[in-house]
Amino acid sequence: MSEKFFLILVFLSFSTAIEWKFPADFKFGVATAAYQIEGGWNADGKGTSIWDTLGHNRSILVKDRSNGDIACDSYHKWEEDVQMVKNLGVDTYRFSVAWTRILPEGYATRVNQPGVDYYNKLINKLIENGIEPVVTLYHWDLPQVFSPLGGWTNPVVVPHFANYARKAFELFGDRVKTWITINEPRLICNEYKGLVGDITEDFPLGVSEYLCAKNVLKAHAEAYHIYDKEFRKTQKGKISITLDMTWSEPATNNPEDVKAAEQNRQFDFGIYTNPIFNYDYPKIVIDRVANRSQMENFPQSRLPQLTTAEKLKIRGTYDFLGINHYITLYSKAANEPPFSKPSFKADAGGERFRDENWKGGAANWIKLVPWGLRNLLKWIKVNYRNPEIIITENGTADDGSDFLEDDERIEYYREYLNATLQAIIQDGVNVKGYMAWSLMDNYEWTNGYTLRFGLYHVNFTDSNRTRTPKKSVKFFKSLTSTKTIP
Ligand code: GBH
Repeated sequence: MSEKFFLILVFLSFSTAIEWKFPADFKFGVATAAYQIEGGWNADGKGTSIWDTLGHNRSILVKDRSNGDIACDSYHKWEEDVQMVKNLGVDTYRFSVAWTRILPEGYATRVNQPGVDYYNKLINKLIENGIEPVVTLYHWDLPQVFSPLGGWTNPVVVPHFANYARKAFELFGDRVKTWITINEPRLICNEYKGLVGDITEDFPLGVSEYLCAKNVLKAHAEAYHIYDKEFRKTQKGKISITLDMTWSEPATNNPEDVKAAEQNRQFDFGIYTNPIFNYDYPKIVIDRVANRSQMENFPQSRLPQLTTAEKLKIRGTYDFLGINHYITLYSKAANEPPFSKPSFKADAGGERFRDENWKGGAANWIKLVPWGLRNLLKWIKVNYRNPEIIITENGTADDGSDFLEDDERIEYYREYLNATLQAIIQDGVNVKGYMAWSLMDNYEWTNGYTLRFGLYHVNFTDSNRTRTPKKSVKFFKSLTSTKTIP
């Protein structure tokens, strides 16, 4: 028997033996965020966040002019939420702590006990029901006090975030064993410009995004080191960051397009992953911003460099990588954008687009491209030495019209779970968990209540905020009980 033939036989017998099943230690979960579900925006001494302010004073920026004052009213309905999580049979529940609920002034000068009680009750009830809490410290609800200072573009936020993180570890770390410092820095810095809603005509675009990124990285690293030095030994948990990771696929095999796609990845998330998983900003980011700055007559790069001490402090601040994945975009090489106005987008370059044939849902930015997730996972494995990965968000939206028959959501989950399984089994990527966004319909930021990401439907016109399981709940229960994709 030839060697080749023998190998094929071995492969065939293995491949039939391999079960298309998630590993026994793989954890399923569902995710939410404080401002999107809690309501109780000023209940029991909670302080004001930038999203409270946006919802009250600048709701013109929100599609349906709504706000999160009540949202899903989870501040009062948390026990029902826990039962819904339990009903799904998941291992984990990812939620976020509202900074101003426990530190109303934003500073660690005064703890608001009722806010602490709320999270204690929630955490204890989850554990009582065999559900592991996964806690995000910062899911965009910056204390309002920092907004006039420029929010995340001002380094003053860094020590205050660190103080808040320390408080959270002190208060909840005896029971919370998985921490996420900051959710989606790219959204914070590029879409919301570090502060939400206060953006005027002369806002320093092309400069502010980089200031913000640097401060977010430093804040994350501070929190990581505080956990490492002061809590890890006794609390024995894990801590990292969650990034939104769009997959950029080259439009063609042309080397110029391949380069454009890689450049887009480095500007989208490499700006965060490279300092954390390797060292310093990606070279392509450093070089391009320096060159374009020079062409624009700046005496120095618009990208503030990291000092050696900062680089060393940021490097290695991960115990896993949290990824929120929703979309794939094609990248194509394009002419160098004009040097008329400093711009992050121009720095990133390339032309990005979606394939018109991709199947879409109610959110026009989300299409069904499961192979993008698989490519992304492989890319992370190759570039960052196969780190542990937790998919902390993945999902799609409906517009509520056919609300309980959410077959499209089931298809989306089925396909993306299958891509995850391919990455684990066929590509050897170290994915340890998958969390669906979201447990229930909620306040979808500037899309208000017009997009629904929930496994459970929420009736926002009913003062009870009645929750009803959609068809996808059944799908998810079967997934968690069999560890196979239904
Ligand atoms: C995640 O961010 C967030 O972590 C989560 O809070 C959010 O609910 C979830 O995804 C779903 O969006 O309508 O064309 O103007 C993703 C950030 C913010 C990306 C809104 C798309 C709207 C694009 N998303 N943005 S558009």
